[in-house]
Order: sequence, then C-alpha cells, then structure tokens
Amino acid sequence: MSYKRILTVQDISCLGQCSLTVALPVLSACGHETCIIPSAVLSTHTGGSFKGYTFRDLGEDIPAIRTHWQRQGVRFDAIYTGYLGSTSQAAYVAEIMDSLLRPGAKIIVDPAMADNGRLYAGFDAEYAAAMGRLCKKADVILPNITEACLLTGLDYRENCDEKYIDALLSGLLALGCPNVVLTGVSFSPDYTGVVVCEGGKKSDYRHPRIPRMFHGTGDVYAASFTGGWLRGMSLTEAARIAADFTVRSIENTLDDPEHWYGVKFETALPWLISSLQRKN
Ligand code: PXL
Repeated sequence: MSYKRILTVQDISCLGQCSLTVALPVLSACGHETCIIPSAVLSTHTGGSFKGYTFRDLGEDIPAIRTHWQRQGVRFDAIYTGYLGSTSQAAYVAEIMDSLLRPGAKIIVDPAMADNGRLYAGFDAEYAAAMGRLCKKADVILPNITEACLLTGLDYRENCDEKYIDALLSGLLALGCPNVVLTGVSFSPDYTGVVVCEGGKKSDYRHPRIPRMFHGTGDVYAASFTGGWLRGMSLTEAARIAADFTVRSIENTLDDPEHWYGVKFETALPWLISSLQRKN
C-alpha cells in the first residue's frame, strides 16, 4: 500500500461540505497524509441560497508558508489544487509546484470555478486564464463541461454529443496537460458520467443520472479520484471509483430535502475504504 504526502490548496467553507472539509476526510480515508494551504475562509460556500457569506482571502500567507516549508526541507508526493481565493494565488501555487515537489510527484488541478454554464460568484475571465496556466503544469485536470468551455474558449452547450466532447478534449489537451477527466458528461437524459483521456486514449464511464442538482459533488469527485489514483490505481479505475463514490454520496442525501447545500459523503466513506482495499 502506498502512503503519500499530499498538499491540497483550496478554501475552507466553514459550512457547506465542499473544498477542504471534503478533501481532508476523503484523502485521509484513502490512507494519505494530507497537508493543507487554505486559500480563503468563507462562512459558507457561495452557491445555492447562501447569501451574505463572509470571505477572507488568505493568499498573502501562501508565499510565507512556502518559504517556511522550503527552509524546513518539506517535500510533497502530490499537490491537488481546487478553489483559489483570487487570481493572484495561481502564481503562488505555481511557485509551490516548482519548488516543493519530490521528483515524480503528481500535480492534480481541479479548476473549480464554474458550473451549469456560469462562473461562481467573484470569478472572471482573468481567473479562468490563470486556471488555464495551472492546468498546463498538471498531470491530470478535472474540469466539468462549463470549466472546460472557459478553459478552451468553446461555447457552453447543455446537450453534448461525441463531436462536442472531442472538441473540448482536444482544446483541454492543447493547454499542455497530458490527461483529462471531464466530469458531468451526459449523452442522453437518463445517464451521466465522466470521459477520461489518458495519454491520448479515450474512455467513458456512465451511470444513471439523478435528477437533482447538488453542491460540492465536483469536490467529492476530485478528492476521491486523487485519493484512489495516488494509491496506485490507473487513471481510469480511479475515475470510476470516484464516480461511484459521488453517486453513493448523492443517494445518501436524496431522502433529506433540507440537506440542499452539499452531499452526505461521510456515510459513503466505508464503501470507499473497502473499495480501495479490494484494489490493493
Ligand atoms: O464546490 C466548489 C466550491 C468551492 N468553494 C467555494 C464555492 C464552491 C462552489 O460554489 O463557492 C467557496
């Protein structure tokens, strides 16, 4: 079994089941040491009917944390980045990728910035361009369709066909990252899933579509994908396990109409742990 030291850089949404409050428990459950740099602190995430949330950008701390860790000789086996607090943080994160990774370390970038055809509150085209520069440094990127459009300049479409997905994938590969896991790809009303492009080879994984939108599922997906992939699974296997884990997390939430702000991924963690054990 492989025990990796992972650094994840994302916000702390104090309430809302996304970003670090998902990544920490999921990566720990996957059997990895997880170090964090919080990009921002918010009282809640910015989605749904949360209004008037607090927001503190912690970007100024990032260079000082990097310098301290560099002095201590700290190195990571992987870095996994998600929601950043501002455009300028992308350059700080790039510096960390250049200075604090062990040889052969993996870079996973989830360009978490948009969904359903729209950027999240507070983000703009400049932020999307900065995410594109981070994607260039990555081993794997995990955009949803909206993020893929922002990264490639293609128009957002609600209905996908093979040709559209291929155009998005070529645009994403042209950013300079060799592997792509495109999430939320639905070729028919009843099914949704992911398309994986691993070293030029394309595959897809579909599961029945659940007709309700949940926040934070991209983070649940990216954290469990990262945890599985760093346990030594192939990219395709990790992409499938992450999809199944996300579906289970959603299913665990469906009977609770008041739980609109996130998914109950915690109750699916035993399934994730036993699935990873079976694979190793
Ligand atoms: O789940 C993505 C995400 C992460 N962090 C914050 C968000 C969102 C999505 O809305 O608002 C603060």
